[in-house]
Amino acid sequence: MKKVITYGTFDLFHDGHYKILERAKALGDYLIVGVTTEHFDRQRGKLNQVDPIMTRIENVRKTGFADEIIVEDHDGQKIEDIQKYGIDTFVLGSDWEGKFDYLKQYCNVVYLERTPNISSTFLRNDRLRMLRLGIVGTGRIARRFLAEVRYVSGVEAISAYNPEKDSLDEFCQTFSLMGFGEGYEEFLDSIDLVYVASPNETHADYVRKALDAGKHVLCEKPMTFTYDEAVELYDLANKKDVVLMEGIRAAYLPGFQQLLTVACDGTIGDICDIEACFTRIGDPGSREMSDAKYGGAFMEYGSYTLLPIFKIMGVEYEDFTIDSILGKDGIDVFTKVNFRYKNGLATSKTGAGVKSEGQLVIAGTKGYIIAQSPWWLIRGFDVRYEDASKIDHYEAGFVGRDGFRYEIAEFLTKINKTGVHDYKLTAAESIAMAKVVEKFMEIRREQQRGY
Ligand code: C2G
Repeated sequence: MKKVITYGTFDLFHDGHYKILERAKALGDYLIVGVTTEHFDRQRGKLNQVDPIMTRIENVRKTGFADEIIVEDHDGQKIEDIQKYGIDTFVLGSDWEGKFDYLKQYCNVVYLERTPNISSTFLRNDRLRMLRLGIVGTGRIARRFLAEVRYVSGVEAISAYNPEKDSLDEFCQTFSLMGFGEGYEEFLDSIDLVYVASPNETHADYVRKALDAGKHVLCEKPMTFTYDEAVELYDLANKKDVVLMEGIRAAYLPGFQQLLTVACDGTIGDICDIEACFTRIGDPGSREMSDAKYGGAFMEYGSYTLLPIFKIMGVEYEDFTIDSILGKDGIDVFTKVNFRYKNGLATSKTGAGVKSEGQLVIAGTKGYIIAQSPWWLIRGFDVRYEDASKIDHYEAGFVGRDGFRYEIAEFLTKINKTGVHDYKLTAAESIAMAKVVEKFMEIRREQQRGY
């Protein structure tokens, strides 16, 4: 008898799940399905699971393909199961291609093509259903984002849009997505929510059209270049009753929430100053290092440095000034923005092609918080005092390499209205950032004229 095993969360059961069980069963005579526990999913960094384990097991059982259902609750169990049950073939979807090759020493390992377009008719019709995601842009950031989508329950990447056909085709093949090289409206028809990761200058138009079509939108920063446009887009989202979120990843990381708590709970006394610095010496040909109109230090990294300032000091500053040093192509290689508040000061420092200490320092009347580079991917921070021997260290790690899954999970939480979560990055904060971007662009244009 040929025994096959496969594993999964099987949350919000859909036809992608059904089809993989069907094909797995066809590979042998006896199919064992391992269903993950909530605890194990949390441990492996899968966020946002909806259905309880009994429901998920019941959904697998109802397909009729599983001869036996087991529970997966720890790392290393796959090897144990393969030996325990005398498994011939281990099966998983192609989104895991390569990841379980280490099991080849125990049995056959087969990755079956994942179902690219889970049909909406199969999906449950209640409020919490599997949501279909589309991606605009197929560059570096879209790739990193997609690699994390599978770690968030309740959402499936379905399609991608990019007028540049070669990039689109390669991307869609890699991730088993439907590709749209034209017909943005058709692309929008295929999905419930969209992630906009196209070049900066195209963000606002894609966002506007998606909102108009009633889609939820997560947009890479900077979403717009002007205050008015940011206000208009958030108004439109309100009118259409959909979620609009700016993708400033740092805002959604668990460690950043902890830092805000410590900053605001009196541990360091009254806050007097914030200094947030983000610099990178990148590839000279990259957009951030060469695009004098829409790239440069502040456009690329300013959203990160403004984030802790607006979160902690608020958006009601009295005034701000901007100073930049321009490089040979007219991009800003270094930009400082200084804010004056009624009772405090704050500085944002960004560099492209300049290196400085990329730290976040929050100074208070009792002590200060210091988060070292890369604080925008925060995994811990210190609180230090006048007495230099006293240091309180806070650990607040996250799972995964670049934190996208926390942003995606927040996006879904908002869409499903399962929490009052707007506080992580509010529309008002995002709009306030657009105002600084607008002023920055005005000043840089002036500077470039005299250049
Ligand atoms: N799947 C698929 N097509 C989809 C979505 C999912 O073929 N459109 C497959 C996945 O590749 C996986 C199975 O369905 O093989 C279950 O998917 P999930 O419930 O998302 O579980 P997953 O997180 O992939 O867990 O130990 C657990 C396993 O490692 C896999």
